[in-house]
Amino acid sequence: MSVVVPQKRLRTKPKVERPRLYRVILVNDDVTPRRFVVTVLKAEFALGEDQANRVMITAHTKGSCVVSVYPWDIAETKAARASEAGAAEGYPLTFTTEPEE
Ligand code: TYC
Repeated sequence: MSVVVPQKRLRTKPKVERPRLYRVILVNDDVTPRRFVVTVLKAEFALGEDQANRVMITAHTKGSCVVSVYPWDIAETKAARASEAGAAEGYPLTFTTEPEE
């Protein structure tokens, strides 16, 4: 005679939470040349010329501008690399990150 062992019901729908997104923010300064800021935006964030110019001018006039949003590790890496690109040329170019609400 076979014995039927009750099985614990397996979850069919895995609970997957969407990763929290982080903004990368470009901060204005009085030193970094505009053209250099645009070059970094294009290289690190894959912005086109027009979009890079718009982001740079917005940061220049308003003090800061959101560049893009990413999962935490990508946002941190891109902000660090872009800031380092400025530091390598002696510029105080700064990118920060903050969580989206
Ligand atoms: N304000 C800089 C200048 O006049 C240009 C600049 C723009 C620097 C945006 C940083 O995030 C920045 N040369």
